[in-house]
Amino acid sequence: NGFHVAVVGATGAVGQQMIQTLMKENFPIRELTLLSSARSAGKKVDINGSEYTVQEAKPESFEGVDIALFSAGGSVSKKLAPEAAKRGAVCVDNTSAFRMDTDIPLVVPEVNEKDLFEHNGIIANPNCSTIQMVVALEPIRQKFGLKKIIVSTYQAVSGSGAAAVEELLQQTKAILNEESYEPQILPVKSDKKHYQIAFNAIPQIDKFQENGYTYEEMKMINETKKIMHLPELQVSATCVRLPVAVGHSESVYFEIEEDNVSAADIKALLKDAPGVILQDDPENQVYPMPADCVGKNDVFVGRIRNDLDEPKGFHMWVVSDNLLKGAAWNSVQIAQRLVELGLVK
Ligand code: 11C
Repeated sequence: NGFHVAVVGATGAVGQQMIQTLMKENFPIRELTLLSSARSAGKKVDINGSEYTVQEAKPESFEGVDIALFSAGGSVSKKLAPEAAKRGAVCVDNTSAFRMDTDIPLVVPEVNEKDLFEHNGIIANPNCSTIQMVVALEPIRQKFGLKKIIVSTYQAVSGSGAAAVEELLQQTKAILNEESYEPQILPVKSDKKHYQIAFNAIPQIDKFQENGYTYEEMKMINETKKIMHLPELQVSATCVRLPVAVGHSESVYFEIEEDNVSAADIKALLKDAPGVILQDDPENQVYPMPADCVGKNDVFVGRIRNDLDEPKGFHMWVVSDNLLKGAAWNSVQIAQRLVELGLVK
């Protein structure tokens, strides 16, 4: 017994974490199929000492597959997730291909698990920076209401893939050795210009849209409203890339609906919130940092304080492993919940 699980994009930064997470969580797997785009097909992947050969993903690859986790880029998902769903698989898609489609649930289990019941074979996994923010904000929305969010992010290069991490490492070494290194990947590989990331901060993640926001910023804005079922929520974002390998950080300003709520009330709420670890003790310099979050599934929250002018306004600092809760763990968690809720055929 168990399920036939396929991982599409098995050689990528997120795909590798998906495999690790399936193993770590003892996901009930009867058969595991590793798939990729044609470019990576034929590569070998080691799982607990056994060698698997990655095959090129084709429509027929999904015959007999129960659950397919996709993280091989939007165009692969667009083409193959409907093919997999047609063949009876439930797809959890980590790309932005279907996130804003009205008939596709966009799910963070701690926030809107009930949306899983609406699935038609494809469930979208949100963007990493959105996921960690809504996990921290949902308990606040439930208890005190939520009116407005202004978020600034400090994002790790692994969000841009394994090659971007390599670029950070090689560039840092080159600069320390006083050698030249031509940036080729960040901020966006397919954009016109590339900038140094080592010892720098780049206020561009993904391409600019016509409204002056980047696509990453618009994802945070639109996905948050959809996941929280709050179309009227005021959300604004500024997304920045830092020379950190893994772990996104966010400075989140939010305004609630209720009066007379203190920072202590918010802390008490988040202390017991699902998926959240509160690390908030300024006296002892306790606050979350990406280096401490790597390899962990949780969302870490600290620096919770009242705004000095707006009585209903608060600030907090939210950190999580972008490859885990931001991607692989959220996808596997969705798959776990689908199984537990009897939503896999
Ligand atoms: C980044 N958040 O850090 C992006 C990566 O829509 O799933 C994830 C892109 C996505 O660059």
